[in-house]
Amino acid sequence: MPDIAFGTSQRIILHLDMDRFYASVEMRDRPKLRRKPVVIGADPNHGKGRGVVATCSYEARAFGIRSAMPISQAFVLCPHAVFLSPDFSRYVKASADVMAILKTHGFPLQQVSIDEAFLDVSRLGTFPAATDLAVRIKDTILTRLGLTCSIGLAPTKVVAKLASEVHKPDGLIVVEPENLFSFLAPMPVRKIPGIGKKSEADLFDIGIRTIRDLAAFDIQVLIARFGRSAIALQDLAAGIDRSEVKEREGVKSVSRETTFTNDTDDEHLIAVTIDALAEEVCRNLSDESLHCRTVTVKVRYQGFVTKTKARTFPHYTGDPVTLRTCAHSLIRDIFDGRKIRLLGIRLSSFDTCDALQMTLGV
Ligand code: DCP
Ligand code: MG
Repeated sequence: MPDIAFGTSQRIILHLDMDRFYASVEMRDRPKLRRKPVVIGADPNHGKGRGVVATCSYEARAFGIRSAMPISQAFVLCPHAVFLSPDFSRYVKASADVMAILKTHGFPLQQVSIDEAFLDVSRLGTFPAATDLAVRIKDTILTRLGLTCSIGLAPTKVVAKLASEVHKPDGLIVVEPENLFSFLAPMPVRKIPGIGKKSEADLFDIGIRTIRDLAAFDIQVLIARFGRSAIALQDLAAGIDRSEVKEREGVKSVSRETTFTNDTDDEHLIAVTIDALAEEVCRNLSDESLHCRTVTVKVRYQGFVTKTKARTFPHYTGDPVTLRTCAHSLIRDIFDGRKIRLLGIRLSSFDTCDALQMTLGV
């Protein structure tokens, strides 16, 4: 084992991520779909559809289908799959049910997306006690909600999240402090949050492929090449991560976007689409009893150039007419006559943090 300072914290962090979340809700509610390739996302329109896959069942993943893949490609990979449009309100309800179960245990909870959350269970004192709790949580979610999840337990948030991913579905992976580095070391550097495609390629250039390589690399060389942010990355590679479970951090925005079947510069179609998107985000806002202050409109032109424009009101509002009018005014400001591929609306700056980030691109 290399000579590296480990994170020596006594914390015990639990990360839970629901398995194939939207697809699981659909398969739970419609038993006929079980064991079938099920794809949730945009309408495939016999292979000519636009937009993307939100998620799919593991049976569909066996055909190579993945989240965020163009729906047309998913159709080519498995034309006989069951393609469903998302029914967002049911997923929000299931998400709230899961979070309610997690809250009953009284530990600090940070919901980070519609289907994942961290709990700081350090108070339990030992990993075996935390493992018992994780088993109970999985069991309660399965028996009460008919859904499976995967849980990672570790001394840090980053490692707990990585642990919840390794044994999906229905997984439970425990990484105790003494196993922290052996767990991380063989993983590709890309697994470290903050290392995307570009940084991964830059690290490859200097021979760094695994987390072990990064942890052992001369920090001065890394700083010279990547700047001081290299220090934080090398810390993460060594298992050092002091980030805390922050309660009430889940809600960032409610958003909805849509890809046009054919790129368009038709102002009437654009206006009608804004109306439809505004109606949906406003409905989500009201379902969650939220009020917001900021409206953002997003436009992606042909060629994937994306522009956004936001406006923040002095007061919170949930009024659909105000929000829709604002969205129309923003689109008028940024529409430059070029053909549009995608339009989106996001509402943010909420007066309560009691919901979750809700983004749906189909
Ligand atoms: N989602 C989406 N678009 C994406 C990724 C995800 O709309 N590009 C939605 C659908 C997912 C949900 O968010 O069901 C949760 O995302 P996850 O990344 O946790 O994916 P799943 O829960 O579907 O699958 P897994 O079992 O791999 O966690
Ligand atoms: Mg998930």
